[in-house]
Amino acid sequence: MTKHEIDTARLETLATKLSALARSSSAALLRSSVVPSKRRRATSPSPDIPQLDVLRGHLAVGKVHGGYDPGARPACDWQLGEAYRAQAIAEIHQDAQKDSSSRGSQTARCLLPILQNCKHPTTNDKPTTNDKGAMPELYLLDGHQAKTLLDKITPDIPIITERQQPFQWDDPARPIPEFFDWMEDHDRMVSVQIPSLQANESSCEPRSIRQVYERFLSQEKSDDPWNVLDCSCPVPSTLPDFLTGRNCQLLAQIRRAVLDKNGNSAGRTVATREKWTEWRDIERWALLSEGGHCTAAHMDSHGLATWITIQEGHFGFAWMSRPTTKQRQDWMDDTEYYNQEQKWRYWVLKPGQTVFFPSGTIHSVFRIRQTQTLGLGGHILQWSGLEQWIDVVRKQAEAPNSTNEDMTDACKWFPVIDDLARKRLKRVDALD
Ligand SMILES: O=C(O)CCC(=O)C(=O)O
Ligand SMILES: [Fe+2]
Repeated sequence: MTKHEIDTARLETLATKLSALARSSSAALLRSSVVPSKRRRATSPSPDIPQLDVLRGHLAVGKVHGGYDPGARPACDWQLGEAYRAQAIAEIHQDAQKDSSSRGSQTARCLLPILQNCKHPTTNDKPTTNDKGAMPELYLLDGHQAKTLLDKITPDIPIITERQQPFQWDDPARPIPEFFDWMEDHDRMVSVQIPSLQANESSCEPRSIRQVYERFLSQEKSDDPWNVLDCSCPVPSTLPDFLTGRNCQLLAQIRRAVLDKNGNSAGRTVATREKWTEWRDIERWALLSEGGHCTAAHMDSHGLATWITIQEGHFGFAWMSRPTTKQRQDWMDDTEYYNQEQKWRYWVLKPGQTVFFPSGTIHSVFRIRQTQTLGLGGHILQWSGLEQWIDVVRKQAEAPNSTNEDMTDACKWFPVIDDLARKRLKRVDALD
């Protein structure tokens, strides 16, 4: 038996104990906090063939207004969703026919059947009479509900919230220019995903922030839209309030433990600038994209859970809902594999809305050509999600193509988490 296997087995035992503790208080919570809303919503009319003018009208009104509000709750806007999806399908259909060896066209070919077949999710909000007994596929929650839920459990479906970001833009209608002001040093380089690059080569090329700035500010539409994925987030206080509970701080604790050279210091962390930057960029980042850029189905690497808050533009988010073990395995063996049994669902995020999705969520992002988008996001890990996390990391290490990043160092956090978990259990035992 290797050292790695011993660590894994012990960590699993610790994780099982920890989640048993969390579960004992979570069943009642789920009943009380995520009850289906009694409010009935009007049924959406059947979707029309898209007309950009119709969609424009929806986009103009489809915004979430106002600053931080823990009681704000997202509402379904399926007319906007259907118009956006139909527009995206029409555009992606064209992209799929372009130069077949480019990454953009490959992404379009993978995304097309997913978008053509994806449906509105069943939410905790739907009238119970129509879909009695149906398991929700998406939680629509206000900030209080989301925080209460995530302080105790790790859901197996995404959550949408709104108005959860403390940071506010001077001009909420157009944050992108202000985002560049916050970036300060425009000589720095970022890596930019460009759809016309060949699929068998790197998907990114380096560009200076100045080049990106000039391109975005010119607002010209491009049929080769750039996506700046690995951009550090220059603005403060972006962590959505519902993710500030203790159960959601495992990744921050791993960071502290990794950066703490003495191993037992509760004082200020001293670490090299590079190490700090690496960690800061895992926990907070920005997604800046021209309209029309799409990202094929993947899982976020290292089993991390993710949140993304939309700042500007609309952002189509599709995910495979509650895959069976076989569906997940088939997809991991071939990430371009699609069949009708996969239950793909989608939500079009408006500015001001946040999506949170747990470890291992298979997801895709689609954007229509009309507008640029800016999202601010980050990764977290939950104490209550340790068992799922171990399982996802193990599977990702076996199928490295399934994630958006290199997974060769996949198990690097196991010993640190093992130590943190043992300390936590020791403290809980001492309280009993
Ligand atoms: O913004 C995008 O296109 C992709 C976002 C995403 O899923 C990721 O960065 O992992
Ligand atoms: Fe992702």
